[in-house]
Amino acid sequence: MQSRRDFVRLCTIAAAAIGLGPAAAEQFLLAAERGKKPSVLWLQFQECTGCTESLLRTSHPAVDDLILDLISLDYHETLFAAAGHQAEAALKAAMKANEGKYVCVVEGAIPTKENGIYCMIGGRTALEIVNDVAGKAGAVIAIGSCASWGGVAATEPNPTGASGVHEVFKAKPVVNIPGCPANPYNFLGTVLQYATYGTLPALDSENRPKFAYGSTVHEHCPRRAHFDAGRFADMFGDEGHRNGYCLYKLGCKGPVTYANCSVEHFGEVDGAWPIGIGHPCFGCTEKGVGFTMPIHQTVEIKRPMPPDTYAPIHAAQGGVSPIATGVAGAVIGALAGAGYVASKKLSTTDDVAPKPEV
Ligand code: FSX
Ligand code: SF4
Ligand code: F3S
Repeated sequence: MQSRRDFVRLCTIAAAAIGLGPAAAEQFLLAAERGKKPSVLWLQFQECTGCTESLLRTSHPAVDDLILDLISLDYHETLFAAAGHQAEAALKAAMKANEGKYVCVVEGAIPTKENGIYCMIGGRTALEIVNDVAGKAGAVIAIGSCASWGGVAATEPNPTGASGVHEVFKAKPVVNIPGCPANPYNFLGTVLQYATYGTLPALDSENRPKFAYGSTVHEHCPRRAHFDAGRFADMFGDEGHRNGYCLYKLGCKGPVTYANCSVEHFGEVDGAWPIGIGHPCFGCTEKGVGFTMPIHQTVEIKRPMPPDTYAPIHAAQGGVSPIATGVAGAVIGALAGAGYVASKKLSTTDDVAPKPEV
């Protein structure tokens, strides 16, 4: 059974995910208790329903109920008992009841070739539906990589012309929450901020909330110390892999992928995220990386300075302390080892570390 304590906890996690503190969590809670739940109309097009699953299938059964206590999911094809004309009528009624205020969430890409005939619901193309429903919304959120930039459906040769929402709907800004699936707390935090304060989070150049996509997976990766020290898994199942070493050589895209999954795991299970279970990040949140680059191809380290590699450390003036000497030794050690991947793209398993320039 869900308790108030669980509810407070969920609000706190959602507030923390967007960088807000306990005061915001309390506001979320008060709004929900007053019955002021944001109306959410959730559209589904070319996708796998992973984003919905990730929001609702948590390890603690109560959490899905708690989420439905925080937002009013007024239209959602997967969760609806209604079908056919009833579902169409429900969508129209929900749009009318909260016109200009509801949050339109789009999961899935929108096919654009042949006037969009590759995805039709109730006689209308996804293109028509998204322009109608998003056009009358207060805020528009593209959840998942498919809705953000095409995702898996847009993989070459992209036979249906699958596109992200912002590419086909220009009337309003679209907040992109990519990820395959998207992290549910990034979504919840964004919706609750909009519902409580009437504002959207600050966005980056790809329209992703900065609170979640402001730094790379690599910057906060728990295996980062191994990267810096030059300890890598060379093959799945080898000693390095079993020891939990860095997955860079297996094709980890963490250094070029902006996302917060290294600190905000999935399904309420600590450690439940790709790198946490021993698989390299494949760049699911990053356009041009996920579903585009070969999974095991290594990426270039674009920033040969922090935060991608070790910080340069200068000894204090007036003599070098033993601690500083130790740190400098460690830095040089790291440079001589694989920390030096900095300026080099590691290719296969038998890389030879170049001499450091010191
Ligand atoms: Fe699936 Fe969502 Fe991937 Fe796409 O996630 S988990 S294919 S991003 O739209 O349902
Ligand atoms: Fe983590 Fe990947 Fe960076 Fe290694 S390369 S530290 S596994 S994000
Ligand atoms: Fe996706 Fe990489 Fe995170 S594959 S879930 S961005 S670790």
